[in-house]
Amino acid sequence: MTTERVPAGRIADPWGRRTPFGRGGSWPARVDHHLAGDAGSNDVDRWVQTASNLHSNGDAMELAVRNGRLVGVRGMARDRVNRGRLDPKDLYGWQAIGSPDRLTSPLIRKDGSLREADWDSAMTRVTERTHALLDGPGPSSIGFYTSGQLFLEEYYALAVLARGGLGTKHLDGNTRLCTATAGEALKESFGCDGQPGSYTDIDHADTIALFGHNMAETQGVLWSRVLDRLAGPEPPVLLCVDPRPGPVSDAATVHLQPKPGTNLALMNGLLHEVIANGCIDQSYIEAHVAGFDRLEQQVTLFPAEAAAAATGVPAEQIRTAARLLGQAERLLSTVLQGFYQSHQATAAAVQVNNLHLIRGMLGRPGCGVLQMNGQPTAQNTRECGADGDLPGFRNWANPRHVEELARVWNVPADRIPHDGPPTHVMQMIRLAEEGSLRMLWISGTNPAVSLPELERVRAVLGQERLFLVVQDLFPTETTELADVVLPAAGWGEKNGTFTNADRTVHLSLQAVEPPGEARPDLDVFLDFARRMDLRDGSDAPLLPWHGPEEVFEAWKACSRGRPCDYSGLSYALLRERGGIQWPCTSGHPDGTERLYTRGDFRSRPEDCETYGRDLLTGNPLDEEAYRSLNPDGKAVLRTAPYVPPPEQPDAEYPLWLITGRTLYQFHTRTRTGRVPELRSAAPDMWIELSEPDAAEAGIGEGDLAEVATRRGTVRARVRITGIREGVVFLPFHYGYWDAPEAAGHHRAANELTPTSWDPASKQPLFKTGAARITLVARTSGPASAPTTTASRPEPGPDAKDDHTTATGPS
Ligand SMILES: Nc1nc2c(c(=O)[nH]1)N[C@H]1C(S)=C(S)[C@@H](COP(=O)(O)OP(=O)(O)OC[C@H]3O[C@@H](n4cnc5c(=O)[nH]c(N)nc54)[C@H](O)[C@@H]3O)O[C@H]1N2
Ligand SMILES: Nc1nc2c(c(=O)[nH]1)N[C@H]1C(S)=C(S)[C@@H](COP(=O)(O)OP(=O)(O)OC[C@H]3O[C@@H](n4cnc5c(=O)[nH]c(N)nc54)[C@H](O)[C@@H]3O)O[C@H]1N2
Ligand SMILES: [Mo]
Repeated sequence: MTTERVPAGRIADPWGRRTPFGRGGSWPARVDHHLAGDAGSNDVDRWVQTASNLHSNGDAMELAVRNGRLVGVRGMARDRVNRGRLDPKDLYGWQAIGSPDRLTSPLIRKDGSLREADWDSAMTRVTERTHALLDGPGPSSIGFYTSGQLFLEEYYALAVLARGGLGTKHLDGNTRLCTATAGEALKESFGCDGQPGSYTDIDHADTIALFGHNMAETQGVLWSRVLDRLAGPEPPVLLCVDPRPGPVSDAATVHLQPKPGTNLALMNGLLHEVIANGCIDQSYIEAHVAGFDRLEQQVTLFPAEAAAAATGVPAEQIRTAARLLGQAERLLSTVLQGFYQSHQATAAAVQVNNLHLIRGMLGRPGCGVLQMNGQPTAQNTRECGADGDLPGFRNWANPRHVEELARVWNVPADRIPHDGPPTHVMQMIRLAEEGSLRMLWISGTNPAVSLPELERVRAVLGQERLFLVVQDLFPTETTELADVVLPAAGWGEKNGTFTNADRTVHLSLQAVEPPGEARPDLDVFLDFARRMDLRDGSDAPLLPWHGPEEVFEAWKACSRGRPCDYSGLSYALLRERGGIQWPCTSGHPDGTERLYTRGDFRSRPEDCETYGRDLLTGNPLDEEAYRSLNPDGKAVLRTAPYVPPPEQPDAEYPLWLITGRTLYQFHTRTRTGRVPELRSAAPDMWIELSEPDAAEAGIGEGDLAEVATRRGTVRARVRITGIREGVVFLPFHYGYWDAPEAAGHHRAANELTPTSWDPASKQPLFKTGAARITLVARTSGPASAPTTTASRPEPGPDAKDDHTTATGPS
């Protein structure tokens, strides 16, 4: 094991030094750490266990505490996920906690402005309004919109409170914007949510395919694992599917750059070639898979030439990629927002599952699908039923599942709303716009920057008739619109658990006191339940718990026997052993590395989490339809006809607009924007444009330009990159809290995105739309976009030596 001291150097060198290893070997440990100023390890009073919370990788780490304050972090070598490594956001991001502008007391709107108040007044305001609405229009006038960044215990308490207590079905998470498609794709193919694969599949794979996943920037430590395989003996070959070049495509053998929103056509083309080449596992299909004929028929329309015509990827490249996928003996695929934030998101994402199913590549080392998560605790939002689903991956359309849940909660089954599909957040915004939703309680998300079509979102959230409660760490663009603001304690300030993208559960412990009167979200939810006097069927308190560990024990009981079974876990075990993968039971006390190792899917009609949906229209299938698709509980090859994106470039808006991330910032930057190293690595909004498109518009590197769509406009400086011609990319991180000069609303990418979603998963389309760009003013010098990442200037990798710093000179 080696130890690496990492000062600001890791901004310029995001993945650190290589520790190569060969196929089937074990990933060497490398402990990364960063301590503030000139502090050394001897200056640390104690180290407190947690895992990173600025992505879904679940990198195990410890927080360094000195004199009651955080002074640094180090990775944990023992942990299966990261073997000690940390990425730049992990190394520097913790500093945001100590930021001087945290919310420290509740705020109540009075005469138009937010004023400081005590907790009792704020909670009284909330409960009075809740009572009035329950007595008037009833529970469906109340909605909750939560996060992928709280802890498991907090989501479970919220789900019990909303579904079993108040009886509203309007409860969703920002996971809707994030991993709703991951969940839906897993359910459609395997009958149930839950990643089949494991991060250790990277260690064994001979082929790794990344579908719309910029892993180098968004799961930096996982990417280090890939880089270490590439640097070792028997390296894997890589396939990258992304319209932008970047660190992933640099490392790839094949890079496909489809037109945005054409993923389904591309996947159909790849599957067509794989089947035509005879690269299928007939005996696996016969034993474990339903629907092969349907799939074969769907892809007949997509020989390589047809797929090329639809996607703009040359047919020869499609054939090459298909050979690579068809010849793999151990194939690992990952899928993320390039697929999930499009109009046929679920239909495209399930084709990756289909590829693995027809090739029999599941449940063995090196053979896995990671329908990735994004946020650190998104998996828990889904498991606990704080998004659209019922807790424990239970099927709302199966009366026996609802009854079972009612028994766990000791409430009458008819109190748990289950008369139709759960409400997704875009629907809640619509209900609030129409006036039937009268109270919305937002926790741990910043929709005034992260939802599409911001002008509309601001208007809806800012309405007088909507009572808006916002619970956050910081003042945000959303707290500004609130009637009541509740100051939350965050990561490092409270205890809880959370689960990463490969089902690894970590314990996260309190290291420091929250500032002022800030309280853990769990305390707030439990306080609300007590004040509302929510009771179960025996007239006992419905949420009788006093702290996170008691809630965790209750969750274990709720999850017992379900696919996400936590019953063998405990705080003590997680403290002692670090990350453990669910299901973890008395029969599998060490957790479970891979699911479906014997083709044993959780898809029997009695057991499955959903009866599925028509992937083209999104209409739910009923039990009968599901039984006819999948009578014996196999995996199902789901299909849908390809349709082109709803909004396409035309004469007025000739470019494709896509949006996404950079390595150095997290979402709306409430945290990373307050950290000096990260802030200066990517200080301001930019626009990525190809050289030919820039020439056409008369725009040069660094010039100020305006991007317009049918929804709005954004102004920023232009970075000329190797992005696919005809495509413009904007990072979505930059809102208004630190940019008063942009208060005219011309900065956030979501000013431009449409109110539109994938019919099956209801995930919004952040990556398809039509735009135009015009020059506003010439400026000198390059844009301040990072140069170590996909936003590096053209001509890209060969010019690396000229751009060794993270940001260009400004
Ligand atoms: N640094 C950093 N890391 C993060 C986060 C962060 O904010 N910052 N957020 C976390 C979260 S919540 C999430 S969800 C993940 C997201 O992680 P990713 O999905 O990797 O990130 P994105 O940048 O949103 O999108 C990935 C890529 O999709 C490509 N793309 C756009 N349109 C298309 C298309 O039509 N087809 C294909 N094939 N590709 C397309 C984009 O060019 C982009 O490079 O990252 C997590 N990690
Ligand atoms: N155009 C475009 N839009 C996108 C995307 C895109 O790629 N393009 N990606 C989408 C995706 S994948 C995601 S995940 C969303 C993210 O969108 P958001 O969830 O809106 O982004 P964040 O900035 O992470 O907001 C989280 C908020 O929770 C607060 N917070 C953090 N920890 C805690 C806690 O413990 N308790 C409480 N109460 N608050 C806490 C933070 O301060 C912050 O204000 O954006 C989506 N929007
Ligand atoms: Mo996300």
